[in-house]
Amino acid sequence: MTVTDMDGPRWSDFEENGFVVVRGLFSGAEIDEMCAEFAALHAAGPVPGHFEPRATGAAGTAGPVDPLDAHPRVMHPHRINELSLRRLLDPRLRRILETLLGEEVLAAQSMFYFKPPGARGQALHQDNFYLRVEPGTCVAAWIACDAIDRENGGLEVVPGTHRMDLFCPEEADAELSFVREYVPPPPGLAVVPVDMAPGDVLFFNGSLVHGSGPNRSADRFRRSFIGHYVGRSTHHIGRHYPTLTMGGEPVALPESEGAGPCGTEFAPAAPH
Ligand SMILES: O=C(O)CCC(=O)C(=O)O
Repeated sequence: MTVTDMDGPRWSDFEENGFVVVRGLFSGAEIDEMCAEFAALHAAGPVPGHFEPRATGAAGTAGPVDPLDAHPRVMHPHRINELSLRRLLDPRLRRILETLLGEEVLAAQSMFYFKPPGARGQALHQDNFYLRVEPGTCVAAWIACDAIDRENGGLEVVPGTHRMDLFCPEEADAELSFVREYVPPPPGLAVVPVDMAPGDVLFFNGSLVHGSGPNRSADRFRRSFIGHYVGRSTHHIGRHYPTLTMGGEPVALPESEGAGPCGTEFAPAAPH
């Protein structure tokens, strides 16, 4: 299994293990531009339905501070931000995705995670539990925007699960995960850490169990821009995921049953 592939990506890893890392696909300047764009979006304040920070200690209370109150993830930024749309539809991602899927791809969603110091992670899960792509599954392109390691809550994956059906999730530990669903690693399968540098991209199968722990660093954000894609042969997808061609044209696909937004968040802590 190649997690640190000095000789370039081994595309066969995607088939064998459910993921492959492409090092340095985006330049430092491109990642800096992306981070500056999301810092500006954050500074400009809420965008209903996309970016909804919460006032910490609302109503004059002094509850525990959740770093995700001020820095929640941004949902579908490509619908409100030109640079995010360009990144989602980037021709370099398209070439790789089409190599991995063996067909034309459609873009289904984007997200940006700030994951500030102290933030909880997202418990192990499968993306296709939410997107409900039929037939087959979706694929993620997870772009590292910071140095990403175990300390700041880097992603981990469970190779082998990409060949399995969707699991019925258990309830996650709300101290560790901001999302409710948790899929325990199946017996005998290992959880593999994926450390990354800014500009590296992790491509992974939508059935692959993956997730992340809390950001335990004192002062390091763990930012990432994430795109989800499906093959052109997809018949159905969840209603939260209107698809676009990689040229940006909308494609109306029939809705599948059972889909939801990407991870059901725990309700904010009640004020004390
Ligand atoms: O970035 C994370 O911590 C989780 C992201 C994730 O699960 C996803 O992209 O599907």
